[in-house]
Amino acid sequence: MQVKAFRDLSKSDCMSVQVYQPVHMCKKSPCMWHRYAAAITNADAGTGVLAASAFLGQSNTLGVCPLTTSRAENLYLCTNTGGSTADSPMQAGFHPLPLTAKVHPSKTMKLLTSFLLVLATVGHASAVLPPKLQEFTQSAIDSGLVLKTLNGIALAKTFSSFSGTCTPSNVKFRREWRSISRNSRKKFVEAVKCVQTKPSVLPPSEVPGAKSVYDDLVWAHIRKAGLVHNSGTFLLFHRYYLYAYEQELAKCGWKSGVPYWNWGLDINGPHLSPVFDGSDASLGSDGIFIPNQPDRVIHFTPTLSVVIPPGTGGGCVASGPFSDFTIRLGIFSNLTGMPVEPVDGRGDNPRCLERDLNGNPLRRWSSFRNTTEVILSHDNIWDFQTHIEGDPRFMDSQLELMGPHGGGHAGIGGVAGNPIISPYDPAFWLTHSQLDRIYWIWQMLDLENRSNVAGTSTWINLPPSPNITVEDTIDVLPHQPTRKLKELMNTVGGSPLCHVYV
Ligand SMILES: [Cu+2]
Repeated sequence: MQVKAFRDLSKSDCMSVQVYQPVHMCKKSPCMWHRYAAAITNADAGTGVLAASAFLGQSNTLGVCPLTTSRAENLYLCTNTGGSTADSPMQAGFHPLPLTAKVHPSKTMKLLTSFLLVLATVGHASAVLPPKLQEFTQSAIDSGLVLKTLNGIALAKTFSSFSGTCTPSNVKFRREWRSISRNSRKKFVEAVKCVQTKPSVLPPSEVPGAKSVYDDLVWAHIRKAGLVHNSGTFLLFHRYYLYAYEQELAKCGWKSGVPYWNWGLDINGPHLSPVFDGSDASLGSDGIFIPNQPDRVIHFTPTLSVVIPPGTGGGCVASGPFSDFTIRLGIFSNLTGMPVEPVDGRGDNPRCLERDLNGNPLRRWSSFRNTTEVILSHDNIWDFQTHIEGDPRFMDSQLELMGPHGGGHAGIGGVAGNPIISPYDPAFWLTHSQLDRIYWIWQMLDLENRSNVAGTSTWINLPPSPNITVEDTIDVLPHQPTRKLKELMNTVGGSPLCHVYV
């Protein structure tokens, strides 16, 4: 079989699905074999090529082989029935393996009408165990290269999991903020503002402070706060919650996925990040700097606490989008725990959006090392969820308390640092998109064994509640109906979810 140069491949070349096996060491440097790679080019716009290939590593060393480019977006790996062999996978040490599951040509052609899918995980991939942390070098972990590779693996594996109404041609792509054009970012901000101005559908007598659809969504979080944090529903509730937001954004013109904020890129200071630079293509600036703020001490138990030094802001968002945003619901005083329904915080208390951007918690809990470790160190849902959330019942060191999720919240600080009303900060959704991305990557490494739940349905099991099952339900009322947890397990399951991360 002949193959073309990666860089010369076009849509029309990619007619079949193929799995390659490396038989020689990669010739290009720096380079180590890895088991899978995936790449994507403008698939969202319907103009490019989505290529996802699976690799079986010859050695135990896993890493990234950049081949002809360091940009994953330009990495094409697929076979064709003719053409040049220059710079081919064969030359690079990949040999085609026979297919165990063929994609029917006519079906492939259908996919080509929207964008091209080259998929190679079927069959062989399922026999490959998820990679292990020790298979990667520390520098590859710390630079984010491994997380990027894992995202590629997850993407490759996702494409054998589509079902129901979710297909490769209608799946929503959730992208990192920086990989969205400035123009599109502005459109995203417009859509958020649209959600913030659409009238609430909640009865005013019930929730007087809810004026907009955005308030409604915040309310859905407030009333569930005591049930969906440090509990068995944490990951799936927030996945569904993000979906609900995505649907409202779509009605306001944003048809793509909710962007995500890759924390690891901003550990040196989120105030320097394009997410928060205060331009009209950002989510607004840091809060106005308030000098001499005390350290924030979060007491988890009488003997376990975390101390976070003040960030670079502290006051109301100073400039850019959302500097004029009024938040309303939920002033919670004398907070001793999470509210359980029925809850307070229904009143109208107009105030500004406060932020206190802070690299300290991002460095401690949400770095590339933290997120990569949480994915690769746990093989069951209980361990994974308690570590990603830093469940205080089980974490016995400051290193583990908070977890990547808590670090992401504390990295924004202010309103986003409040576990009950955090969705009021538009950055909440980006940090939770990143959380769901990590969850999705972890699941996709072994979806069959990672489609279950563990734990109970109350915050640190207070008050005590029974263990949950996938038959239990969650809702984002009034905007999204009650769903069984099992319906939310697969992000491309189609009922209702249909998103991937690129
Ligand atoms: Cu939450």
